[in-house]
Amino acid sequence: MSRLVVVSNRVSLPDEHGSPPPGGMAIALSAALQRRHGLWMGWSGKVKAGEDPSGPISRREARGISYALTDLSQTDLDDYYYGFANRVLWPVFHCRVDLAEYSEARMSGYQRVNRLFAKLLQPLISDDDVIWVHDYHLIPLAKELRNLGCGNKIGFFLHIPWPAADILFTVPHYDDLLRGLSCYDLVGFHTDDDLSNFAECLRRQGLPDPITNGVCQAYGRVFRCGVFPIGIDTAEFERLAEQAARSETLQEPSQRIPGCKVAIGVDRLDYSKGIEKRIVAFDRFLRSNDHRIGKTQLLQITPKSRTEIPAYLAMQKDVAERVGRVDGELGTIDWMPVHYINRSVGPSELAGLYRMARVGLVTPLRDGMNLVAKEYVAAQDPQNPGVLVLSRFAGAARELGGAILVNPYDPEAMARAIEEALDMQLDERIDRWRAMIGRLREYNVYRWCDDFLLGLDQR
Ligand code: GDG
Repeated sequence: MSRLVVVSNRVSLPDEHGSPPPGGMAIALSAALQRRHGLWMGWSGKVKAGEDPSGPISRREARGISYALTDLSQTDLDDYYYGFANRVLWPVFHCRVDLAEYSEARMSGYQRVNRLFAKLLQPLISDDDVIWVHDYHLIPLAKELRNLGCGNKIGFFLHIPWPAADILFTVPHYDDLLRGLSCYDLVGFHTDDDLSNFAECLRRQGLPDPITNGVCQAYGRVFRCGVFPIGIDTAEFERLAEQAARSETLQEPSQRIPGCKVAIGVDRLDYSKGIEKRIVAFDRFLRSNDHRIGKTQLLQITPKSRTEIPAYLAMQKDVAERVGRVDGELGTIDWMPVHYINRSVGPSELAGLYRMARVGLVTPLRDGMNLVAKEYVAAQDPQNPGVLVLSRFAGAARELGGAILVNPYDPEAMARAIEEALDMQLDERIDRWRAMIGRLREYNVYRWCDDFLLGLDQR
């Protein structure tokens, strides 16, 4: 089996005992890398002091995996990561064209850092290595590697949605992104919709029938495209949640207010996740259901993210204000409608909270997949499962047919869905849960990883 080389913006380094950090994808990739004596390359997370340039590579070994990390200069980080990746590609690919802040400097910084990654990686790879590149930060990497003479098999997986043609075309030089993808051997998306959007973008560029039976011909290259919906480590989540359910501390939230049912939301603080509209919907739900006042609570866990970007800071303020308003207007001495935690909680605690919550509220405005939806289902008590209320605009909606699907732009419909979930009888809750857990057990994150690599090996 060829050696596997994974490249991603950030590298999930093992802890001091050599165990991979929590998170299904890091564990699955680490397992594949261990089996194939692999190499994982990316940004170290450190920024160079003063005017020092990015690089060089520093190496580490742990549990049969080799890690190659580079520091980035402040300018590179600003242009590439905070700039083009997260102020242009992230908003546009999530249909927030209004938030995109394109500049030539950001675009060229993005290309510069991809070129740097290629230059640093090239001496580390052997002819028969298989390279797997992750996510929107690194779309041009294969092109840069090919320019350096790299003939290896290179795969790319996009963790976020691929947008419709008219949305993509708002990015100046969008054609470079399409050309960049054509330099891979396999390009993977979460859903059919992403793949057909990609095909439509190529068609609109004048390529007739660009993808046939998963084979794409574009820009003088032939490569494969496919759908690989990412999963979670389902067995591990089930185990964690079951263990947490037996721990006394985690039973507390439901016992604090006797009879109070919890709806849970767990999202990085990001405008794609629909947190503000969810709070509005929960407020409507309470105001139109008097008997639920004091008896239902939204537990919203929202770790901060990308705080260097103004849109994220503004959103942090906005969410806090909305929560304050609802709590101020409806809360009582013993009960607050929204319990908001603006930081991360530990994995066991999270699994226990999912299990304790009667409703999982996962209502992104747009999401590549959304792992929280899958984790919520995996964490449920098979004898008394909660109900998932899921945005139809999350990739996960394609697989989780047992959820109540909602339009996250429609607060009244979301309020009705919360009510329906809370009223749902046990038989129906079990039926819906069973319709989802089977799929999650079968198509877990290990299967996702193996399927993608099989596709790439076969290319
Ligand atoms: C991108 C795509 C795609 C969150 N808060 C806590 C915590 N989390 C964990 C969740 C989950 C992960 O973070 C978030 O994953 P999502 O999939 O929901 O969203 P993104 O971060 O936007 O991920 C997405 C994904 O890539 C994979 O391809 O599904 O569409 O946007 O695992 O559990 N974990 C802990 N404490 C927290 O407070 N321990």
